[in-house]
Amino acid sequence: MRVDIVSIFPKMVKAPLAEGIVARAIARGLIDVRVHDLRDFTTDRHRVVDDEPFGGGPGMVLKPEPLFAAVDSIRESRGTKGRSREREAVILTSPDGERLTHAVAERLSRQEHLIVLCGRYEGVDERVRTHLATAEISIGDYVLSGGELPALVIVDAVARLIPGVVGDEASVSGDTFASGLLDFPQYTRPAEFRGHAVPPILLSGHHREIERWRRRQALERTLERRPDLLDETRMGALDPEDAALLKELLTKSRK
Ligand code: 9D3
Repeated sequence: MRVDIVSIFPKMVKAPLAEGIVARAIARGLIDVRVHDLRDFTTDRHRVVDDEPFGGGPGMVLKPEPLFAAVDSIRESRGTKGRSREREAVILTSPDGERLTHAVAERLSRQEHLIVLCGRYEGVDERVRTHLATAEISIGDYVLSGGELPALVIVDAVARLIPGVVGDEASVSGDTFASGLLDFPQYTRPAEFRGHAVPPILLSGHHREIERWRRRQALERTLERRPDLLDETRMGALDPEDAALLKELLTKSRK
């Protein structure tokens, strides 16, 4: 997969890409991530990327020309300038966007090319949304100072879904939001720490029993902390043993 990120703070975006699983995926050639400085696509002496809003009001708005020029240039370098946008998503990071979820990350992971435009300031010229971006994505309902961290969050979530990026495939499909349940509790040595013992079942060597215990813990924890994950639609996806366990937990909690 190829990812191009366009930002006025390219250093802020580059640094985290040099570390961890994403860096390893880049080194192995599984993804190719390029970071572009939006100012490189300005044509004036002062490399201006923003301007006052028409109609007045506070703050500055990102101008359309540098963003369109950046996407044109990226497309040209890929030899896809005239081609339809079918195989390439132009994502605008925006607090008004669709919320990033596991399902959104999966959809994006099937693209062969992502262009991520980092929003900033009070906003972005509307023509970028209507005539350049193919999707707008928010990473949650809180205000950040720009789209740089969201761009990195998107790249991280998407990269992990590309085959080979995470060493152990089982850990990806077992991930909370892929399985639909929160994690079960994990322990490692020592078996007793400051008087707190590891649940004996985990030391028993009874693999089937351990499996059942973990499943029950995951269901209990999900019910307690994220009941929204167990709504009608997802309940249907539970296997009969889980459904029975859940029914039991629900009966107990109602008393
Ligand atoms: C909703 C706030 N806007 C009302 C005028 C102003 C505004 C605040 C912060 C516009 C842009 C920003 C910068 N944030 C992002 O660019 C952003 C973001 C976020 O703030 N929260 C969650 N996801 C994202 S993705 C991009």
